[in-house]
Amino acid sequence: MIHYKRSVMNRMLIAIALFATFCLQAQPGYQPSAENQEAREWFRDARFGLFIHWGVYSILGDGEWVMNNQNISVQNYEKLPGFFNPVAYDPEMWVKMAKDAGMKYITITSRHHDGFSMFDSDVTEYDIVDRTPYGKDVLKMLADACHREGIKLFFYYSLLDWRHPDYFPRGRTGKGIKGRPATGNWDDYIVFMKYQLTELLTNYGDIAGIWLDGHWDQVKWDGDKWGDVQVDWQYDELYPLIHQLQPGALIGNNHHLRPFEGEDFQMFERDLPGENTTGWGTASSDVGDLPFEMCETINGSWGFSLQDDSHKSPKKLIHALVRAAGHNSNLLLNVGPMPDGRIQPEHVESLAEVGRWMRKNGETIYGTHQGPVAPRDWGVSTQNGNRVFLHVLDWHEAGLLIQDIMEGVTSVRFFADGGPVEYKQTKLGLLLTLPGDKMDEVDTIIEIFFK
Ligand code: FHN
Repeated sequence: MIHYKRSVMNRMLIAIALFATFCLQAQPGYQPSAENQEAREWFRDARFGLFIHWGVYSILGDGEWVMNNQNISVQNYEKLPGFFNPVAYDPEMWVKMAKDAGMKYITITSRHHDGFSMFDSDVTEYDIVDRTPYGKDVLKMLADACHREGIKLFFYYSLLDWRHPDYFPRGRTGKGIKGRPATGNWDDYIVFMKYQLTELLTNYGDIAGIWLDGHWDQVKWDGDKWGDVQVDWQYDELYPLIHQLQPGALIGNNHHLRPFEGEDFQMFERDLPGENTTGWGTASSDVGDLPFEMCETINGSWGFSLQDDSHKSPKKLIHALVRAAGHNSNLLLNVGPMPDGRIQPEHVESLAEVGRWMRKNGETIYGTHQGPVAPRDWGVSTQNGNRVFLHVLDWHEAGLLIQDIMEGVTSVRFFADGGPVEYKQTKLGLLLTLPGDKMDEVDTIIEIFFK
């Protein structure tokens, strides 16, 4: 079962965390610091990041929810770390792959719902250094590679834990997992998370943000909407602690609700802001005004899934990125590395293809915001200054009427070759002539200049 390390370091961390908590309770009303505002601006412009779901679950090749889905007892699941030996792990290669794909940041799971820490934690032995034959802190290695290459690093951190005895009351998930005691102390669990977040924000250099997940485990689902939370997550202490340790670190929480005070960006899972095709996502009325980030998988799984061959084509991935930008949102695109540390070759290839596209067209994505043409089935628009980029993703007729543009156009051209686009300002909008031979199979980008 669980053994805490009672080291001097541990006691020091406890003291730091409790002192910080004591001080921070006296800070009502969150005002983002200048550093934080600057980080938000950077984030808004970055537009593209790599999500990495990696943990001991990857050994079973059945996704990161395998403990819950196969009802694996705590005792049996605890055998997994003993097999985790990612000898082919090459953080430099991961970072290079992300960079070449045009990504500006990486968000990696430091601890997922299974409760296993992928970093060297002093407050539990259930971590990669203490329990695996590999014995190295993979997050430290990745952080060093990111810092060397100028890629920012976020840590995903699960609030929910299927193993920790103090994660009590239990939430909606993990009910079939045997070996979870029937008691626990919630406050101790919160203190445990504070230690770990303190470690993550102290031992890994500059961290761009913390990506929280699992809030919903403690929320009742009323059939058509989220109900009450049965615990106090104590965000009023967790958030200030994070901001105090690293003022520039952005906080996002995947609770699918309107952002809470203290958060710095709003995330959307497998849905664009304002859409809720999953049914359990964020209601359109809950879309706020913080920077947005949408996350998506390359196949259908977050953690490595051996049998999941539903890999999206590079074209589909590019469309996801373009549509996200056209909704003012970043795209955080996921890979689930294999247990030996390699990323599935299909995903490496697709990312390389997306990167080739970004090298040519990144100007129409990075640093842009949603343009004046509202997202449609056929495409979206992005904008930078007086230039609007119309991304025509799915249109097969010679004329395209843009009803959102009624005036102010000075010229229109194809972004790919700079060739002119024939256009006419009509009473109904801007009418573009799009000859078939000028259309790009992936994305025909039309650049519209305004006065
Ligand atoms: O349960 C997790 C899931 O495993 C994965 O981490 C995704 C990523 O957005 N978030 C949760 C589901 O909402």
